[in-house]
Amino acid sequence: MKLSSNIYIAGHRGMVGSAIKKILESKGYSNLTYRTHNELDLTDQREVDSFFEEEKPEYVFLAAAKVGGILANSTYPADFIYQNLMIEANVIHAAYKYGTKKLLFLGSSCIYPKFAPQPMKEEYLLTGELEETNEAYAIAKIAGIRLCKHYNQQYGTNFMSVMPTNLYGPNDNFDLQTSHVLPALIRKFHEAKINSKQNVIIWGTGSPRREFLHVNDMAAACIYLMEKYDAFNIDEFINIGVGEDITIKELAEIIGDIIGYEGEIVYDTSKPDGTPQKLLDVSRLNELGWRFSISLREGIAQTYEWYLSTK
Ligand code: GFB
Repeated sequence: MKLSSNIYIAGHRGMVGSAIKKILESKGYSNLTYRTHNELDLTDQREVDSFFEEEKPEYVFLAAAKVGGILANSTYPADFIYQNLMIEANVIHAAYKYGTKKLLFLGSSCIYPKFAPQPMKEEYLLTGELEETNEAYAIAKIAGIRLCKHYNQQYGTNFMSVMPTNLYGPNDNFDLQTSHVLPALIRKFHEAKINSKQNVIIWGTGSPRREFLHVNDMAAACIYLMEKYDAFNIDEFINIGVGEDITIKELAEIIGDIIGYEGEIVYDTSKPDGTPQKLLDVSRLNELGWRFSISLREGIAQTYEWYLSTK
């Protein structure tokens, strides 16, 4: 990837896409292409085709997706499967058709079976039943991985897939109904503190284990792989994570501590727990020379600062 290459970031306003854009700019990449949702609807095949025909991006970061937390995924499964399938199919096909040199597709760690052995290795894909709360999203992301694989196989394209663990950071969604756990808890603890509430309600039992990666680390890993590797170097796809997880209860305690909330934590067990544990095996990524650098405490403190700056 040259500094003058035409690089298209699909989803540049999202949490991951905006972090990728920022790092590429800081590294001196000067020919970045992006479109807002209003300018280009990625679920519309004709619009995507025309855009690629005109722009012919040499490199594509496919970070556009419909995403959400456990409740949004289980409430709107049709939207999650339809929109994600359309975005992936349209962008990957157009990238092939108009000669994109390399594409990086972002999946999710929810593609693994619900009861996969931990930590989860790349080869556990499609070895068991998926977690029901996010099956629709997972099926769409698995389709994206296989689109890249089969286009590479049949057409000799260079399309890589990466599977991030649970991400967090600036530009995350803090809506309590649709967000992931980490931003939800930042908001809940912050509001409980400023309103002197006696307790904070956490969904589920608090026992599920999750791994959290700061979005700047995620973006840095994506750019590292784009700069240094090709699809054939990374086999079918590669996990991106830190290799350590914590319980939701521990996460709540860390966030409560950082925010300085002294009330009680209450568990609402009428809400789902989801997968009991999601921890990625990141040895392949480490072997390729990349490691995370932002610790969870540091990342949460920085994300909290960002959240406060938006108030
Ligand atoms: O982050 P989260 O929504 O998604 O929830 P998943 C993780 C865990 O935190 C679950 C609990 O056990 C939730 O019940 N939790 C506790 C909360 N309090 C809250 C809260 O206030 N809000 C939320 N959202 N959770 C998603 C998938 O799974 O992870 C997606 O649905 C995607 O497909 C994404 O893969 C990364 O980790 O369970």
